Amino acid sequence: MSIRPILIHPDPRLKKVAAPVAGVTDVLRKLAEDMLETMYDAPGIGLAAPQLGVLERLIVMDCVKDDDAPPQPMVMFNPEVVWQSDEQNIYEEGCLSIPEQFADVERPAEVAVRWMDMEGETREAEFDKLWATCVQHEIDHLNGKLFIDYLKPLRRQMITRKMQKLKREKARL
Ligand code: K1U
Ligand code: ZN
Repeated sequence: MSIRPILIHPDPRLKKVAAPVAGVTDVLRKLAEDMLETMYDAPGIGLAAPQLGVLERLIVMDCVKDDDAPPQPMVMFNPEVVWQSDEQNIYEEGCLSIPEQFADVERPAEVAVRWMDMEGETREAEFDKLWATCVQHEIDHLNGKLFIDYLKPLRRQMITRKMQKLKREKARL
């Protein structure tokens, strides 16, 4: 397994719609393992393939925050929301592609998601609390959408400018 570099906003690859995965291959399994290692190293609770510059519909998550609880890594190919609650939930979100920026985002409090697992089997489950927020955030990445796209234009512009400055500084090092 290896840790791969995470793209930082703004980057055109973070704005593209990712392509569905036809079937689970060894190359995709290795990508999923690398994504989990990259996510745990960051650290983060989720990661989508486009954040590594790979425009395929693959996400990983582990929203277990308690250090004493066993990890619960999840790998989802072609995830899709098949049901969402009317009830909404507001959570202060972050993004590994927009480091050190956080903002409240309102989303459905519960969702049912269908996906293909590492064995190529179709699975479906309901998610709530942080898991529901995270899976929606990650599916947004597959559709070229970032959490800052839910913010007012001025706030979004301010964050984008901060990220442009961060990238310039990093490039100078
Ligand atoms: O997709 C990403 O950029 C990962 C992102 C996922 C996410 C966070 C918060 C709400 C929705 C989705 C992150 O993991 S940001 C880092 C983070 O939230 C975190 C890091 C360490 C411990 C706990 C949380
Ligand atoms: Zn993100």
